[in-house]
Amino acid sequence: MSEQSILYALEAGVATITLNRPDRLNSFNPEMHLALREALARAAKEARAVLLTGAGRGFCAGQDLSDRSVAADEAPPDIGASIDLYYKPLILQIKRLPMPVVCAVNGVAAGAGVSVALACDMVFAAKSASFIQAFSKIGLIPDSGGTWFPPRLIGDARAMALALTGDKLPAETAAEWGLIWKCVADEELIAQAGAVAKQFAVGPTRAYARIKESVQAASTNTLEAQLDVERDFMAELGRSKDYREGVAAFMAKRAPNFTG
Ligand code: T3D
Repeated sequence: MSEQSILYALEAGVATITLNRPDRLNSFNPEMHLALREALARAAKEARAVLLTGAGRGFCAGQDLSDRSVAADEAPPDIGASIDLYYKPLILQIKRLPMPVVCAVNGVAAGAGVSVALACDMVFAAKSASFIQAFSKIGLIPDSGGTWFPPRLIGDARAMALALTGDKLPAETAAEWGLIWKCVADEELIAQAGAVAKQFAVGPTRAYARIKESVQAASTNTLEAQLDVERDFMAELGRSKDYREGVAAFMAKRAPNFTG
């Protein structure tokens, strides 16, 4: 894994992954894509929670546009191929991780940087952070789930206006609208998001995985189908050690020791 563009640290079951191209506001080049994918795969094997953040004053400014600048007489880049090769697998990899993924948006998130944050399970943002659907400013549409996540989280009217205008949405408003979980003071961001990730790392791992799967399934299921999903997962989890431990701890009025 490249130490330059992605930093990885495992502590107390939490894999902290930091996008690390601060001079380019952590925008994606192929190297950072591959390193991030590798870091997520490693976390899937050895962590019980993931914390994703960015180095420096930005979270992620989407695609590195210096890779996209071409003269009028040159062939345009094949950005459909780039989406197939890099962005689509990345978003699906984040969504499919079985453990909770907490995102700490430390500064501006723009373009695919917004989508990467929204693919995570719980998004904290610093008060000074913002979300910018920058795509229309350069003649593109929101990608990497940029037309999928926002309408579901904040409704069509707000999602459409953000996509059409490319206006900056301050973190506080993003939290008020329900685009993200919480906006916190800048100096509190890593402590608060990290504390939640640590809490997940000692939580009931299998239940978290099934919560993620069932909430994701609900976006396409009928109520009847979803009730069946819930029954099946409840039946499975009802046989788990963590459930036995959770009930025993509750009855004994002590903290549970979930082994995951
Ligand atoms: O191509 C494909 O593969 C398809 C996939 C596309 C996915 C996408 O994400 S498309 C959208 C790409 N992203 C953008 O359009 C956002 C571009 N950036 C900005 O609009 C602004 O930088 C921000 C609003 C995010 C922040 O503005 P500000 O004023 O706080 O910072 P700045 O001065 O613009 O940026 C600081 C530096 O980062 C600057 O470099 P410099 O002048 O100090 O040497 C700037 O050029 C660089 N930077 C910021 N974003 C990018 C970038 N360099 C390359 N690519 C970037 N996306």
